[in-house]
Amino acid sequence: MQDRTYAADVDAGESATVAGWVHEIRDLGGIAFLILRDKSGKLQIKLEKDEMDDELVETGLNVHRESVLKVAGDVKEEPRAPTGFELVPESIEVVAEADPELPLDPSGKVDAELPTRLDNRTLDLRKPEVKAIFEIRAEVMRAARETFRDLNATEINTPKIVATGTEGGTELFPITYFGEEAFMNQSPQLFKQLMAGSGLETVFEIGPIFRAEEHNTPRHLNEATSIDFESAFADHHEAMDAAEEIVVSVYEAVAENCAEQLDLLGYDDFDVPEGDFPRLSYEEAIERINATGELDEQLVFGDDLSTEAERALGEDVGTFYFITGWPSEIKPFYIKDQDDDDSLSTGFDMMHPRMELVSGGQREHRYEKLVEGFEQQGLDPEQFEYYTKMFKYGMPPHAGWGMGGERLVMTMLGLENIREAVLFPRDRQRLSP
Ligand code: ATP
Ligand code: AMO
Repeated sequence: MQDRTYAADVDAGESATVAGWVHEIRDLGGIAFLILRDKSGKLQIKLEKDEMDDELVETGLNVHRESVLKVAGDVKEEPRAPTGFELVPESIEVVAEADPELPLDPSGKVDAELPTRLDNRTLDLRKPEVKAIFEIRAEVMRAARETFRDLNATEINTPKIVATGTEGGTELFPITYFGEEAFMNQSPQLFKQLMAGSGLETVFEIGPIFRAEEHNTPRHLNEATSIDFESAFADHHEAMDAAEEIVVSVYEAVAENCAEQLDLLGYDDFDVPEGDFPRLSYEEAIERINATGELDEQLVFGDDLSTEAERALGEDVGTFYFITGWPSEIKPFYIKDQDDDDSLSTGFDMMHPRMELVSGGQREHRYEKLVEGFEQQGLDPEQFEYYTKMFKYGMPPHAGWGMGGERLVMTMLGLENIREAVLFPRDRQRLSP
């Protein structure tokens, strides 16, 4: 709309055409107000029954909330109006009517349960505080891309329909691909490694991952957004530095560019992490967890960390931190063992005090060792020949990681449920919208 002014940009003494949704109708008798809402904010439209054209007043008073109007008129300063300005209309066009019965109330006066909100995301995202989450999410992705550029990484896109799984066989979604068995990809892992060995050397991808997770939890999705990084000639220490840089830079960008959104979400104070996240070895981590006394059973070497264990350690550490040197046997075949101790891997996780955000490591780049690893994990190396064969033609050492995009936003904003950070979440009960 060419001649449109946003509600937040109107100025007293000027004429303006605004367009948006009827947020509220306040009929006080001789005078009535329509509060119009658009992307930028709200604007009061004044209807004076005795002073204005009857048809104009009637058009304004007959609309239902959430109808779309285009209103042209003069802007006046009005201290009693919510934004300090009001528009005195010369014309009101009803662009799209809304039913009087709404499935949820975008003015926020009536609370709606999450399923109702997810079923009606269009209306839900008319609430400024819900819209704010997705504006912040967009800023997170924008800032991540910018930092990846600083890291000299090239953005790639890899296939989501694949012939084999990589992150453990139980969590695959099978599909039929022209009569052949295929799967939705669980992660760009193998493809990003193939690109670390290509002329691109350092790559990143922000894209969907698909996991047939068993559990319906507040922090798992069946379709999630993974922020993936992979770099040739890097080791796991450098990969951790890069993950830390991304996290710090996206927090900085949100603090700098999303003040309004943070305010809407009730943040008086938004802490940007300083970096230098503590790097605990796996062994230190389990000792600290055991020392909290929070678990019924003591952890021993080789145990994975349960949700309770992660929570106990998160509370104990209180900041972002890494767990390094995981036992080789609980890390995937593509993670390289430590040079001086093959019971320990170069695999690491980056943790937010509430949950795991990132997994990564240095990769096994030696062909024979890699093929051995497949066999040890019960995978058929022949099925992965498209991948393993490239390790015969000059595959440099490389390292990388995957970061859960929704978990990053969820933990940043203190959201209780990961579904709050996705427009149209996929979970065990939800396949549409
Ligand atoms: P009536 O007497 O039939 O209610 P009126 O035209 O006399 O109509 P006012 O007495 O001017 O109405 O205002 C009614 C209410 O609306 C008052 O509480 C007043 O503070 C408020 N009000 C009036 N003008 C504005 C405005 N431009 N913005 C916000 N509130 C206003
Ligand atoms: P991993 O399986 O640990 O590692 O996944 C990396 C990160 O992705 C996020 N994540 C999820 N978020 C929401 N719902 C899910 N179901 C889900 N699954 C994973 C988490 C997790 O830390 N290829 C390796 C990464 C690598 O080594 O580069 C991988 O996929 O935040």
